[in-house]
Amino acid sequence: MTDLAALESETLAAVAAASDEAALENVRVAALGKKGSISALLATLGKMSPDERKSAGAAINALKDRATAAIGERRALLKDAALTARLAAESVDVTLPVRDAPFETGRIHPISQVMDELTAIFADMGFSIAEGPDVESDDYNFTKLNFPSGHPAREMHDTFFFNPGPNGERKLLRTHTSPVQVRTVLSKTPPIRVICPGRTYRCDSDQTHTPMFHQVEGLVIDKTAHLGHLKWILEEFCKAFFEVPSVKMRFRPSFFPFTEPSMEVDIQCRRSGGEIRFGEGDDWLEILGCGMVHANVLRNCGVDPDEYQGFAWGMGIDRIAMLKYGMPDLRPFFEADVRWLSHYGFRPLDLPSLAGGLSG
Ligand code: 2NM
Repeated sequence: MTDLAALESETLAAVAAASDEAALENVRVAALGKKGSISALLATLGKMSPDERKSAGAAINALKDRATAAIGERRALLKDAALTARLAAESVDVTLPVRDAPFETGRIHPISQVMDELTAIFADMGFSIAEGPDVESDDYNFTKLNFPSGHPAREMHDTFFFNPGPNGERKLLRTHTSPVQVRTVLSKTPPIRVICPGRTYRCDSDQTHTPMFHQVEGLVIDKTAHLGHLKWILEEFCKAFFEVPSVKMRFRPSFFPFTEPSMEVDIQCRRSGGEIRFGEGDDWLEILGCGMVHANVLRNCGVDPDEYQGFAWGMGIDRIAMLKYGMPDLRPFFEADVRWLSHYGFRPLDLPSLAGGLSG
């Protein structure tokens, strides 16, 4: 019987010492498992005389019951402690500030912002918006726009050409968005009022040029469309875009193959200490090119120049974005640096509108 008392205190001590459920399970197996110390004692009952078995059996079974009960209690305690520890470790401090949702931290790229601003302004004037493919045919990018083959203006565009296809046709990356106007005029009947914003490509790279840049071009075709309309549209656009009550504009004669006459347009500005302000001052800054659509272009696109006339203009989106938002360098536009974007970017839900303000 001293054996039993020793075994009991040893087992209960091991139970009390088990620091987690896995350790406790090892103690249980060591005592009550198939080859456990208490199970081994129970197995000796078979070889005893009935009298011996009666007293020893009661004592061993009582030991087994106490050990089982002790293990059960200890397991409940350890389970409780484990849950308490987990709740403490996984607790959430509800007094911390709420983490910003993606629409709070994300930023709209200035080019997307300016495209949305342009779209809002011209849509308000009754223009529709058209888009077209970046990969174009020579015909739509040049020939239909009155750039005859061999004409030096073609070379001036620094075109990216693809290798000729099976039929010998050489595709290119559009050098301006004018092929979208060609597609529009070919597929619609006048009157036409459309703007075409999008990516354009020229093999040119320095401090003020990137091989991919953005343009918006506008086109109006109607029976009596004239330069007075063009001037009004451009003035209204500049006032709305630069968010100033008035702006002087200067039209200088120029040359483009697709317009006759052609003009370059400067807007009034004041340059002071690296800063530039529009709608005041005595300086001029070139911002766009425009003109009356050449009769050859109208004819090439199926419009009779004796019945209809048109005007068109084009400007660089990247450039006007830099001017409006005071960005000194063009290259970070395309470097995808989130630090730059969080400084110069726009809040996603502040959509530009003429009613709510263009740039917040
Ligand atoms: C410019 C300047 C002047 C222009 C002309 C046309 C078209 F397709 F109607 F002939 N689209 N864009 C144009 C005219 C573009 O960008 C400086």
